[in-house]
Amino acid sequence: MFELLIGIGVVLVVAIILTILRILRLVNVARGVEKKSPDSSSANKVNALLFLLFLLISGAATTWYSVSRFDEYQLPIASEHGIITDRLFWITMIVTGVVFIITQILLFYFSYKYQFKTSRKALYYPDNSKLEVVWTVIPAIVLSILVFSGWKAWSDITNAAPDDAEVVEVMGYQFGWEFRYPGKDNELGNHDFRLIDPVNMWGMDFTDRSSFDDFSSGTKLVIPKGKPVLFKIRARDVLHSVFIPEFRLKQDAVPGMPTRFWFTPNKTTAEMREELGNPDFNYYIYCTEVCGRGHFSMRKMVEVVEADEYEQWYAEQQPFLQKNPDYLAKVPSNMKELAVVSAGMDSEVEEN
Ligand SMILES: [Cu+2]
Repeated sequence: MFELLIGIGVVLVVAIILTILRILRLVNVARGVEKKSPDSSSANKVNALLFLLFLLISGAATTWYSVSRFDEYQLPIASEHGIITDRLFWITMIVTGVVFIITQILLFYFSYKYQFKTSRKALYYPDNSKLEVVWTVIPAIVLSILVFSGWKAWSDITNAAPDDAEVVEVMGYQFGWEFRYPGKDNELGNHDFRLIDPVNMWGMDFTDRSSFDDFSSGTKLVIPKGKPVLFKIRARDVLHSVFIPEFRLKQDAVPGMPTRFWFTPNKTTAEMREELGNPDFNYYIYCTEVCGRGHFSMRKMVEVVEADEYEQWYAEQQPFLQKNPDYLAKVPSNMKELAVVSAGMDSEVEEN
């Protein structure tokens, strides 16, 4: 109620001020003051000059900043499609940038040049079909080309990955990332949200034989250089978004709707460190969806290694079942033997 009264009060005050201004103006008109030629108004000239000054100062400042800081906003590229993505970005930037600069110069310069003068009369120029066709058709063609090449690049990386791609499951949860590898059989086992518990974070389904040798990479994601890598992306709770800037990789992680993205890293972490002259450099996977209170902490290290180094690392990893033998109880009895072999638990069973 109090707010309503304040609101009405504000409206009344504004109305009173506007009425007073209107009355003053009418008084001036009655006195004949308003008839004075606007040509003599210095405010008009000052405004026109300010337009010109704004154009020159902001133009110079933007150019200086863009040129002097250019290297700082160009993140190094570390994937093959990243080169295509960046090229598309710069082509779009140049095409739209040139148009933007030309229109801004004309806009501000014309405001100055054609400032009001009583001696000048505006030209009545209702339409020009030829001109309209030109400025409709040319942008239509240019934009179609840009949109089409963008669509092509996007479908290349989200469509089916090459058969020899390394598959990694990337799962976002509040608040972190988990990576699951398919193990020796190269096939990720099924998962079911009803099977999720504090240890089996993925909800791995141990009635599926493909899951017996699946393993988690723990604290970091390891991928090989020069080989296609397919991310099978999912979310356990809310929307997250996979983001690795150097790979130009960005894809939403949607609960209940798996997404994917494949790419080929072309620089190892070591090579990148050398290129940047920064021995502490690391790739990180980030979340770019504001997904809750701990969103800021959704960061995990990504290590790119040479292909042979990767094979070696891969072979050394312990399947989930091997690390958590309790889960063997969830495997149907007729598949237990297979599970023991697939998970490399033979030796432990023998000991028992
Ligand atoms: Cu998130």
